[in-house]
Amino acid sequence: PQTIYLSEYTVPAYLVDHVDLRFELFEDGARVHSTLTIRRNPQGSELAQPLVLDGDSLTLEAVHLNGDELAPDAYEEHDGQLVVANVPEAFTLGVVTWIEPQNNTRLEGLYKSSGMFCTQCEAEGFRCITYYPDRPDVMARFRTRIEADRSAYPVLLSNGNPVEQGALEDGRHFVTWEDPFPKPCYLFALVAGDLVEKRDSFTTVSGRNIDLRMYVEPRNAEKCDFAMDSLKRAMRWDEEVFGREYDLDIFMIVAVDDFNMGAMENKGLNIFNSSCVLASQDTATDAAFQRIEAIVAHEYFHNWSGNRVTCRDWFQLSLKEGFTVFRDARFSEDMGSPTVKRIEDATLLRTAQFAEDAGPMAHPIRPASYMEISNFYTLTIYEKGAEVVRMIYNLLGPAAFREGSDLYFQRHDGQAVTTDDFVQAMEDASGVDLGQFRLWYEQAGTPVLTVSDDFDEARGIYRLTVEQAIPDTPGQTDKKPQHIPFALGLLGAGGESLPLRLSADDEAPQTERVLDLREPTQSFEFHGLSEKPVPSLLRHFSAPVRVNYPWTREQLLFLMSHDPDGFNRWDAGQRLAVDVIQSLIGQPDSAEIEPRLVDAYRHLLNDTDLDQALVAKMLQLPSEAYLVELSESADVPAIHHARERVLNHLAVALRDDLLACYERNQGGGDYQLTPTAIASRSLRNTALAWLLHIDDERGRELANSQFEQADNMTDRLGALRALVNSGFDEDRTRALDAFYERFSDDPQVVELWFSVQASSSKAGQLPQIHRLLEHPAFDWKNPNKVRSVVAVFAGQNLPAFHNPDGSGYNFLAEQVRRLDDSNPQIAARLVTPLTRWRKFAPTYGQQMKAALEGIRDKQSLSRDVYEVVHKSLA
Ligand code: HT7
Ligand code: ZN
Repeated sequence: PQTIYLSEYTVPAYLVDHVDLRFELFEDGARVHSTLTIRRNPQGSELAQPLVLDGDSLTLEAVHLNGDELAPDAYEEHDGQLVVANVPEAFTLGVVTWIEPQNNTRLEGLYKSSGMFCTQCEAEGFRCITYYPDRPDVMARFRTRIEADRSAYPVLLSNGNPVEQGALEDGRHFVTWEDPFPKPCYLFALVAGDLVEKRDSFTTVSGRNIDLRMYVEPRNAEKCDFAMDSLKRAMRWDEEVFGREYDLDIFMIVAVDDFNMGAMENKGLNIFNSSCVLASQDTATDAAFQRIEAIVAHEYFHNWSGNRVTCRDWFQLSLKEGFTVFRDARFSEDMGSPTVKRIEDATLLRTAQFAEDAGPMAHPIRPASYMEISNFYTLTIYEKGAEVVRMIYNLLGPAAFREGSDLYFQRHDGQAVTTDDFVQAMEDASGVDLGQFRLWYEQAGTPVLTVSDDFDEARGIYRLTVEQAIPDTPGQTDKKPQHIPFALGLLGAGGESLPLRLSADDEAPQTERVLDLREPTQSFEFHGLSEKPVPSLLRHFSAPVRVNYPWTREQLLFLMSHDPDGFNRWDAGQRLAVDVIQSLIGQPDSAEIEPRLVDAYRHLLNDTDLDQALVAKMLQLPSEAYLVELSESADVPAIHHARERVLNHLAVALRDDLLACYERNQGGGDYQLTPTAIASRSLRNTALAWLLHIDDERGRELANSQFEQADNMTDRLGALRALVNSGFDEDRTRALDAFYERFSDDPQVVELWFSVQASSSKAGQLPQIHRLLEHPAFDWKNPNKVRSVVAVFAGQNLPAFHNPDGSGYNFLAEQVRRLDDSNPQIAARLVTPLTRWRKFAPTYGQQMKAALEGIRDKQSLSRDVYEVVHKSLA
């Protein structure tokens, strides 16, 4: 496959002003009539250029130029392109194509899901519908007429506002939609189905009334309220915090079961994976509710950051995704506990994005090249991209950042622009120099900060020296130092925050500062101190970097209970637990476990003064995936064993405290989604999990009764998970059967049922995984089902996946090969765990590599999988 380079970007030769689409939908296919109003791009070459349109899997039926049908020798159709050599300066081009949505298993373009027609056009799906210049810098106004059988497809939706509808012959009908805003074709959407409509409304800040509608299958009618309320919260928040008002008269959300990602921000018609929008107390966990709120907000926020101002090309993807993730993260912080949200984001980044940044697919947030753009919807583009925007936010301060954001939207409204245009607007509005900061967009890899310190007792000066190094990544070596905002505080022996005097005469010292790191090595002196302080570094995760500092366990214990920054309290606990677990890896079971760890966790378990949401987070031991990420040469069974030892040790020592914590958080009363109630459920389910981990009899009774009596999915699933991961085989089987029986007709809950088993080292060994794949509810065509078994097994059940006999790797390779033809996007994502083969001890790594080679050798590999596998083996 061909590599596409950012450096080769050229403006489009032709622009499309208007697109007129007519869809005739049938059971055996769809005919698409497209009429494009085209003109030569005045910014393009002076020389006449052929018109080149993109297409994929299309049957071309006719081409018209200015209304006249072209003879077949007037155009060429090859290599996924339609080329019309001789075209005037301005003209209309009519194209008729025949497509087969019912056979579209790739879920790109127009396809069928549970009997309804729907689309997914980002990034390059529109070319599977009709020939078109499928690139985001071609922005046009769309008018879309949909024709279909009225009884099977009473609801016909597209972008914008409905302008006409009526009856046709043979029981068919049509609706025409018009979108007044010019948009790239990746934002086009169509839905046709037998759906129920849920309506609500929102009055914007300027007093406009917006019609809000959700469309779902009838069985899901009762699962819409939470998403609708989330939408209204997001609309209000975007007005208040970013000054962004909604622009159309209607905003629609549709839920579909078969979807490659979470959701899609099509203009005025957001399409969601059912699992990211449908929820009820009985079927969705707290985590699912929070995810739904965040994703609904994310897609809505794209209306400005992505739709009104879009990307010039796909190298700029983080322009919309990084900025929008930053916006949705701040929204979630405002809706719940900001510290907990920050901890969750940092955990994802440190566990998975750092791994990506250190692996064979590492790329800057603005990549310089790609083979298949679908492979670049990554944690780097999204999450690291959001961290980069957050750093700009912190460097400018809230007021100047808002001015920068206003300027960006006003300056570029209706345009397709670059990440540099975004940074420029921020610079222009604030006067802050972001010159060196721009390297964050160009350089891949996670910067490593190595911090050392000394204390000059005689002069009362504490000196902190920070070295930054950015590791080599594929195609990039000898990187330049980046501008890193490094937030820190210093604590005195009594736990007090010390004044940070960067010079002896600093009259109004702060107790927290953000140091600007710009050099390979920098030293900072803090004056007027009477004792060597304990440093609290990279507070609230002020930059997406690794920090190495030789903390003693004493210091970490101290920070765990004294750091005023909640994030760093949590971080100190994680570092301590990592240190203890790492020290046990490869040691005999007789090796002593740090006794102070038990005291620290006991203190936490009984600390009812501290924010309980933070306590719940602090009680989670670092995951196996994070421990792997921190290893040089990971031996998963050894990591698993060491972590289990610590968990068992803590659970045994703290049994009574766990029971007390469980009792204290028994709940009662109505189910609420407040931060306090969520924290309480999290605490009781953690306590339960720990008790069942050591097969405690009282824990077993509690788990069984919680499972039977729970009035919500968080508690029911918490009990089920605890039982599944216990040694109580009969209880596990009984609970799993009862759960399935009760929820077998709810696909989202069945996905939970699959993933609880696939992630369990007790219930998810390979033979059991094979049984799940043969289960009647499993469906290879449904990405959620594939993810809930195959991806969960490979990504969350590390001891089973990394079975020393290599069977886990071969299993994954087999599933990738199987999916490669039917759904290459999903197949390519499934490869991820194998791409990390260099990270593992040789006996594992070599078998992972062999599994990758087995995928590489498959006949006719998709471009998606080809890119990931070949880059991983390079
Ligand atoms: N912007 C959306 C991206 C997306 C997507 C990309 C590739 C293949 C399928 C897809 N479905 C949605 C989602 C978002 O970030 O909001
Ligand atoms: Zn997005």
